[in-house]
Order: sequence, then C-alpha cells, then structure tokens
Amino acid sequence: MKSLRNALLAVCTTGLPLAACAQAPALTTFSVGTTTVTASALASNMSIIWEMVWGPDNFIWVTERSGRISRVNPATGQVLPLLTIPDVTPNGESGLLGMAVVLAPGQMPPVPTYWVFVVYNYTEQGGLKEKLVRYTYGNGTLSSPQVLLGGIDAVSTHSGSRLLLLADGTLLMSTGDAQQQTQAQNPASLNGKILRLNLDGTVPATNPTAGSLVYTLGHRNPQGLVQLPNGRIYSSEHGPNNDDEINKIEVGRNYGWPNVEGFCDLPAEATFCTANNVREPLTVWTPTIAPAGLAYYDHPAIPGWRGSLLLAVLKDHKLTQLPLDAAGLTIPSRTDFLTGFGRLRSICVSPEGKVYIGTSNRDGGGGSTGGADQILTLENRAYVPTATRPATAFAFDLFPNPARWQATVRLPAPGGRLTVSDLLGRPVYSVQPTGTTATLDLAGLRPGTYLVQADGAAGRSTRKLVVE
Ligand SMILES: [Ca+2]
Ligand SMILES: [Ca+2]
Repeated sequence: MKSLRNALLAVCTTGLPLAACAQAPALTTFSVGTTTVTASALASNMSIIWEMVWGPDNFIWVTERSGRISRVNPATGQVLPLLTIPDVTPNGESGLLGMAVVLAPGQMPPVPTYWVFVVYNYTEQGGLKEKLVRYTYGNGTLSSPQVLLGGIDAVSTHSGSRLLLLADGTLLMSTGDAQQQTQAQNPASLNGKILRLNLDGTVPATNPTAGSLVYTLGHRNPQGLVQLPNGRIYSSEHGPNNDDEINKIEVGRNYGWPNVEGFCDLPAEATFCTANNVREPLTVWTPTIAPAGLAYYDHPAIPGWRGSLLLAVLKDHKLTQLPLDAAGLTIPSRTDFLTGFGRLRSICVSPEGKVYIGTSNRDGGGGSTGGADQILTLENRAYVPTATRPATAFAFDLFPNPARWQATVRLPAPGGRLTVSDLLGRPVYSVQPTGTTATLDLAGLRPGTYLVQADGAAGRSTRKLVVE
C-alpha cells in the first residue's frame, strides 16, 4: 500500500494536475456542522514544527526548532530542505522559531525573489539571545542574511517570536518576557512586547511612540498572531498557571502582564487597568491549555468554520475554533477538534480552504509524546469549487487605473462589498460602500497587480487594478 502511494506521489511530482494525484489515507474524520472534515498526513518524520506559512510560491514554508527551513509541496508532501541555520541555539523551548515570507519589493511572479524573515535564539558572549534575520530567497536558495534586530534578552523559555506581515507592508514580531516579568511593562525594553518594524528593520513613522518599535506592551509569551482581511489583529498568549488569553491587538494598548492576569477582575488589577489603558482579553482559559499558532478561516469549503479564529493548542492536544462576532469583539463559543495527535503548535490556511497543522511532540513540553512530528492536512474532500454566479454579472467603473494612493469605484447599485486581493487570491483590503461610489485606500499596498471584486445584489464582478 505504501509503495503504491509512493508511486502515485512520484507521478504527482511530474507535474500532472492535482486531480490526478492520490489522496493521502484518512487518519481520522470529524464533523463541522454538516461538513465532514478529513485529516491526513502531508509530511511525517519531522521534528518540532514551529512555524508554517503559506508562501507566495504556493508552497508551505516550515521552520523546525533545530534550525532547519524547508518548503513543503502541498500536493505531494515532498519536503525540500533549504537551509539549516548554523548559529541557532536550541535549548529548552528556544531555537529557530517564527518566520514570514513575502515577495521582495518590486518583484512580481514569475520572478521568484522573496524576503524570508526568521526569529531565532543564538549564543552571544556565553548567554542566550534572540534575533530577527532577513534572508533573500532566489534560484532555490536562501542567502544574504541581514540581522534586522539582535541582542534581545532570552532564556530557554518565554521567547514569543511569532512573525506577521501586515497588509500595510510592515512586520509584527511578538517577544516574550524572558522570565524578566517587569520588563514587559518597561517601554524601553524589547521583551514582553509586540513590536512593529519596517521590512528593513527601521521604525515605522506611524508607530505609537516616535523612534520606538513597541506596538503593544505587557505581554508574557504570545505565540500566535493573525490579521483578518478587515485589518483586525488577534494574538494568543500563554498565561502562568492560569489565564491563557486570546487578545485583540490594538495599537498602543497595554495587555497587563505581570500586573494583570487575564481579566481585570481583582481590585488591584482593576486599579492598574484603569490607570494604564489595559486591553482585557476576549477569552481566557484556567486551567491553562498552552495556546500557540493562530489562523483565520473564512473559506466556503468548511462553512461551519467561516468567520472563526482557529487555534493550535499544545498542552491540551487540540484545535480550537473561536468564532468572532461581527464587531470582532467577542468570542461567543469555543469548540474543540482534532484531539489525538499530540501537541499542535503551528497552523496555516491555503487559498483553497485547506488547513495545515504542524505538531510539536518532540519538544519535551506538557503531554509530549516524543513521536515524530508531522504536518496534517484538514480538508472537506466533498468540496468542489463552483461558480454559482456568472463571472461578470455587471459592470463597474474603476479609476484611475493604474492608481497610486487611491482609486474610485462607481457601482451600478448601492451597497455590497468591495474586496481587493493579490494575484494569489489573498484579500488585502475590503470596504462596504454605502452608496454607489466608494474610495479604495491603496496607500498600504505594495506596487503590483491586484483584483478588485465587487459583490452586490446583482452578483459578482471582478476587475484588474494596477497599483503603482
Ligand atoms: Ca493580558
Ligand atoms: Ca485577573
């Protein structure tokens, strides 16, 4: 059976359409509403998968904590190692951690030059530190590492280190308190923060404090970060022996640690929260579960997950669905899936609505099974993408085109929704016009070609937009 599958996978790598490839054997199935979701192994025999991101090349980019960066073919599961970073220090929970991948400025497909950002622990003068490094990817190799931020205090735990590229072209990086709890409240320290950087490591002019990378403060150990198409940002954070948190990240806010654990529900906490503009979490867990990777799901393939955060959970061995209300301010329920695969740390969603989960069972943390780590695919195998409406249901005006800062859309009827997506189909901006005219704010978008999709009562229509 295995040899048959390997033979079929070998056929798949020759470039036949995906439909010609064999489906991996189901490891389990579970229901999401009326949808049956199948879990299968995409890649096995890996070790402590810390980060998985869907790359601009439509491959899954993966870090393993020992220092290895790989690309994984989502059609075949083939793991293509790129580089093992030589100066990574894996110790306790430390090592190669977060990653982000983006087309280098001025590059558009098919010119394959990317910037690859990684965060890792290293040794400096006998002590453990943490740094953010930018590599350049081209011609199949990673090269030209540049340290954008180094010398951050670290110990073998509480390193934070999730990276997130924002739609405005800046980069968020979470840092842990490195067991120096009071530094989380010190605006001059880089520990216990969510930092915001330009892609060259400089401080964005729009950060809350001039000259400071600090975007938010008062964090303990945030290991999940995600931005929704509407721009809202959410984070997961490890609490001490209580109060793991999901937070809505708002610029300049204080998230309380170490003075506040979870909600502002003790008298001393309430006083601190009032005095320090503390943003309470949306939901907390006591006892703790060890929340890690965070993604947003809004694809029609699994309707019951639409509009939800999906959280990879380490200690409690599960994937948790956290639906958001329309305002994005409350999580009305929590539903668990995918128990039985050990510690789940990393997660990404493909443009076709499949969810990929990376396990972390060799990390020695709570409930570690010690077994080999794997990438799991979660998918609705009955889903067939179909155009339920004509491709061009109506015409709309879009001008100027090319545009630089703004473009105007004129619709045949008021209302609906306008969505700007990149060429991989990823939404980067959306707006709900109230009348027949709407302005698209393009200031945060990189130059390149985008698609503007108008959804209204008359159906859906799409036009190409060039941003200069
Ligand atoms: Ca908090
Ligand atoms: Ca509390």
